[in-house]
Amino acid sequence: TILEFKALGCSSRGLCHDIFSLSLGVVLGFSLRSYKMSYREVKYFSFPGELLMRMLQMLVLPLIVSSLVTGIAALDSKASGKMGVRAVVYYMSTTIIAVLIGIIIVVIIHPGKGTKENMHREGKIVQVTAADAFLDLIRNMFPPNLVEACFKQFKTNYEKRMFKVGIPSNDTSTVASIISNVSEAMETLTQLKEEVVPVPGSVNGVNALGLVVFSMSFGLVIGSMREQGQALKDFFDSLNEAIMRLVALIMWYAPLGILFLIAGKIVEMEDVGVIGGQLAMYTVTVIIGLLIHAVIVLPLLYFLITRKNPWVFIGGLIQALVTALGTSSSSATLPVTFKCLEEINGVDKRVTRFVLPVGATINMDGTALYEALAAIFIAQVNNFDLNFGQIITISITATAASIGAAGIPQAGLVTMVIVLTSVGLPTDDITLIIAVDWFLDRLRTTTNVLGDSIGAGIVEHLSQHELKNRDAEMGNSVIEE
Ligand code: DAS
Repeated sequence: TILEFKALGCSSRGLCHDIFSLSLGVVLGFSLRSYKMSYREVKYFSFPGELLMRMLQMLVLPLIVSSLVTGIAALDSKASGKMGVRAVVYYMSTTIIAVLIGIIIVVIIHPGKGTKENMHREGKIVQVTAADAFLDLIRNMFPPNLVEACFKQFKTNYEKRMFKVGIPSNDTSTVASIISNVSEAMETLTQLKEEVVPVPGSVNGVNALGLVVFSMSFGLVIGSMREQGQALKDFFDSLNEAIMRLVALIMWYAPLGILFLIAGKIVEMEDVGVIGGQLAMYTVTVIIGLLIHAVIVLPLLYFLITRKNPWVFIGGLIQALVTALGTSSSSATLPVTFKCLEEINGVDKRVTRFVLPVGATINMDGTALYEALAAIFIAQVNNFDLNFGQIITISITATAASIGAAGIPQAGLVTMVIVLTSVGLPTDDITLIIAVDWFLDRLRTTTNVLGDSIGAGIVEHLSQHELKNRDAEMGNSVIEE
């Protein structure tokens, strides 16, 4: 295995650079916490990390379009049909397994003690109905104007939004304190207003779900156009190649970016001390659930299907997993996931280009596990006994909500509104878990990226036959020419 690790090259760049920058970021962050930085200093300190996020996000949309169009056009409709079915079966089954793990683990550990009074509230959630969210999900699959959806900040269809309102100081003894509470809350509101709330399927304010649906249909069509579609195929092929070369350049900067992303977040996070017993137990429960899925279920599934060593495969993904941990965005990590799978793990490009953009948008095992677990935790702190039917409802809506969640930071928190509303739980109680969400989001994003990558490895293994046939056909056509 050591030789395999060496062969994969992950011992050269991925393991040392990214693990080193991650650990240095943690050390730097905690050592700087003692020197209380001002809001502005934190902003400047986090800038190198924000730069990496923006560079990766800049590539996500052209990467989704170019890889999906070339990936699907490179296959005949029969092969892409079969590969698509395998990918969807994998996505659904791993997401359902993740939801079940989340439900079982939160019921066994039971972190909610039925008293939410002593829990620290942070922020305020405005009611959004499950119907709104579901309709949005469907609506977002067909953006009215693709160009507009691509370049205009994608406006949510919700009338209301989820936002974190700074907690006024509660002291209402004097008129002055009331005025300062209100002005503080208004200031926070305006600060957050211009942020695009992650609506189902959107990535950096753009409707990725709509782009995925468009790119898949476009790829299928030009794939069926044969010679007539050749010019477009070549165009998107070279566009994809150009994007991947840009990713290679960005990867040289990534270790520095990861370092400041992690350190900046640690410097600005709330005092860990305020996290009460229930919230700490909840955090441990989520971590255990995600570990079971990421360290046991997914590697076991990979081994059972491909009979290959899953740890060698996962070793090649280190750079993508560290990037997911640093950015807490599976879409921003997508360019790195492509590189790790294609160049280190050697997965066929016709598979990665097809399954990765779809997976990064709709396959989120970590998020599904988290939303089911968090919904039941909120029921526990409300002394709300869920019956079997409600547990089933939570499983279904957590799966749907994870499909709708965008691959951007804290998207899973927004779509959790669907899960809570579906069983009549107070959505306002999401504010009980916001304090630890920035950390848990990183872990569930890493699980999401791992799930997408293992999926690519499994779909490639199951599609050997079609890929070989395609090679033979292409080979014959070259000989004929
Ligand atoms: N941060 C999301 C992602 O990028 C996951 C989530 O919010 O649940 O996958």
